[in-house]
Amino acid sequence: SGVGLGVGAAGPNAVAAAAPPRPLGQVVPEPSSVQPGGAPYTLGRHAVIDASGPAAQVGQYLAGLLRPSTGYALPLTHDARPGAITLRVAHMPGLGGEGYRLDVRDSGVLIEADAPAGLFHGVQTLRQLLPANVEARTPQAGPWTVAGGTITDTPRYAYRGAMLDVARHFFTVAQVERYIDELSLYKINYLHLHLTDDQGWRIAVDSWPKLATYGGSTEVGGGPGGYYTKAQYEQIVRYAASRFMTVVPEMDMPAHTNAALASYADLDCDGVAPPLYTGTNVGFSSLCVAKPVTYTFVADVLRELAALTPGPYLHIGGDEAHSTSAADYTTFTDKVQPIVTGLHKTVMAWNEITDAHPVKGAIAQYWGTTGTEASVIAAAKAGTRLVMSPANHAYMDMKYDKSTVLGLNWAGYIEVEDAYNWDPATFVKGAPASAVYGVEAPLWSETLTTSADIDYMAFPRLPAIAELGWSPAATHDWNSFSVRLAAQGPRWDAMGIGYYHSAQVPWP
Ligand code: TNX
Repeated sequence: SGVGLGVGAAGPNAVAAAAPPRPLGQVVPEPSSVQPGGAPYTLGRHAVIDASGPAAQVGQYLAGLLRPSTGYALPLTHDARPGAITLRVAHMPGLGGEGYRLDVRDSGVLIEADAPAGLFHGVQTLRQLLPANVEARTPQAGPWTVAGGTITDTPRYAYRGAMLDVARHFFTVAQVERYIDELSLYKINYLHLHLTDDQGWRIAVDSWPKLATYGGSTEVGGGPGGYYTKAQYEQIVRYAASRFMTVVPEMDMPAHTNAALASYADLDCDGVAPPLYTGTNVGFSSLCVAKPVTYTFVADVLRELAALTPGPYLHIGGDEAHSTSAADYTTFTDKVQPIVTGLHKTVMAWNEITDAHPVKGAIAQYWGTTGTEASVIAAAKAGTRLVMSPANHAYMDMKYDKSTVLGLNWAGYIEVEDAYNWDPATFVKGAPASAVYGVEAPLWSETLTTSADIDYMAFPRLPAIAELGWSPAATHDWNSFSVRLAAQGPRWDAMGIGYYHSAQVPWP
């Protein structure tokens, strides 16, 4: 230790006389505890990654991140050597299943966690503390220096989600995996896939094959659409799991079901299949609540979805059922929720479920804008958990301002500060803070067709929602956030993420 700037330049951890490393804690989401101090660490050409046993997988992931830009071999080892990055699963009281401790000294970096998920989050923090060009996929000039000190970090909420609407426009496995990688940088741990809607059915169902082959054959605007085979969907689930992210599949019903109704005439009350739909209206379709075949269909699809889902949640939609009477809506949700629990899964649904009878343990995803809906407040008081996605703050498909070409504006414009300045714990007035299970940033795709479109709408707002989900409420501060966010810009440039250059953010 004691190697200062420009001193002892011959050692493997010598610090070149370059710009000082970014301050410890200049990370999004803000860590819960940051204690800067001590000499910085510099990743050297001969460094190793000491990660074995339960830490090996995250070690490989870290090596994969660092090798292309550093050009270093970074072999995985089973022993700590001077200058190593060590990842270790150890009993860490108080850190929970996702927390970690990151210790940076000139002699090495140590990340410790109770579980591999914590190591993974710690690696994301370390990654952000390295210079932005570490993200490049070709060799770059270092030095790869990280400020000294200790970060101890645990999430505020257990559920930190992002939703991608693959129904309005279809996105390929590769496009979804790209988004998963982007989300993991911000410690998002749930990926909600909106798999079905009026414009398309995006998952193969063996018992009802036309859902995908016919119902998935178009999209908004009349393009070719598409669907995931079960093998492709399992690949997404596995890829997400490799980033410690759990997939939440959504089958939206009883409304938003034109693609299903078009595929099977039997599902329609009048027995007549409507044409496929490629517009962007909502609220015109409904499953036939009175027909027994409706519940055979729902049970078949949910059974096949559950079999593809290692995670605990099945999302049953339930939003905007404007063509279903209130009585039918309640009848329907009373019948469908037990199908989910019978599959040993937990019900998730949009907050309209609170107008009916959410089953014990259900999670309502709040997408209102006022936080005053009496049914949501009453349900939260009665034990229904809330995932917070208020449309006027958390909807990544809203335009930033009136000049934004992509997106919608029914919930208003959402600048970066609007995405950040709200509190998940208090947004629904009168709901107990303990009812709030987490946050989610939905990205609806009526106007989005490419990964570039996804990137532009999600960045830089997604990191704002991610910070609300991870960082302690006490750290909430726009000035601090905007500075830490600004430092992400060069990283996104290096990653090929085209983002909205908001005038609110002091980009370097
Ligand atoms: C409302 S939010 C919807 C979606 C649309 C979205 C567009 C929700 C539960 N339903 O069907 O895609 O607005 O912002």
